[in-house]
Amino acid sequence: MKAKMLDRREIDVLAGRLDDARVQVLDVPSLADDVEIHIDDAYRIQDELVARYLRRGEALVGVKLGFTSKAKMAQMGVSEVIVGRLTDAMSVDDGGRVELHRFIHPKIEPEVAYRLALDVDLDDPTVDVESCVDAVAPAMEIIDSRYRDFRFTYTDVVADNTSAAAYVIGPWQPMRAIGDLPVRLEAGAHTVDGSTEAILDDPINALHSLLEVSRRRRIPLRPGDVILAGAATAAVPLTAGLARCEIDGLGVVSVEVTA
Ligand code: 0L1
Ligand code: MG
Repeated sequence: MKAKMLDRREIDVLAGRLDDARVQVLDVPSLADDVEIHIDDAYRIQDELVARYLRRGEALVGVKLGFTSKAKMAQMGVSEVIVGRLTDAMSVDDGGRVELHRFIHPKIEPEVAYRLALDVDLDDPTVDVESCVDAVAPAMEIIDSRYRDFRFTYTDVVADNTSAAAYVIGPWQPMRAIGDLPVRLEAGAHTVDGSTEAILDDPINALHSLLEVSRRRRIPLRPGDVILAGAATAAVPLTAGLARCEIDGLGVVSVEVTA
């Protein structure tokens, strides 16, 4: 069945539900329990949700990709990555501290981050997105779905700004090829090993996928923006203690998680 397109008021109501969940640190049921949402409307809800963050004083600092592993795409029955927005309020310093009470049921995952040095002209069909990037770094993302028990549909998670909650970036290095580098995430009692290859076979492919989605959804890619390319392993629950990610040959990033 084809989803009916939502009107402005319906978009506002659904974005408000997700915004309240984030502010109150209280989960909500899947939006899909009430209404069938078209993917175009899911991005419109995300736009309105992020506009609410900005009206409260947050500033956009970048974007993130989700569903960048074959396993996750297969699980969700999709073949396209999803894109969410990062704000300054989500940034945590490398070696700094983050408090668990900010989140509903957070998980953490190891990522590769890129930094844009130049504006990416979404209307230029010949634009070379790789040449717009000047730096790469190890990173960790804290995801915190606003949906009860992390139970969501593809359109739910897009509407919920792809579960974006916080992120930490390690030391930037000049842009270089990443390909297949071993990754280890240690977070509380969890240790997970993986590879950067899990990110679309090579994290560089995340830049090309991002460009496609950004063109279609009119998501600006501006100088200075951070790009979280996707998870190199499955996410693990975030618990108190040290969370540390090492990407061989790229570096280490860590954060102290407090109750
Ligand atoms: O990879 C990610 O950043 C997660 C995207 C959203 C799906 C989830 O919350 O598991
Ligand atoms: Mg992620």
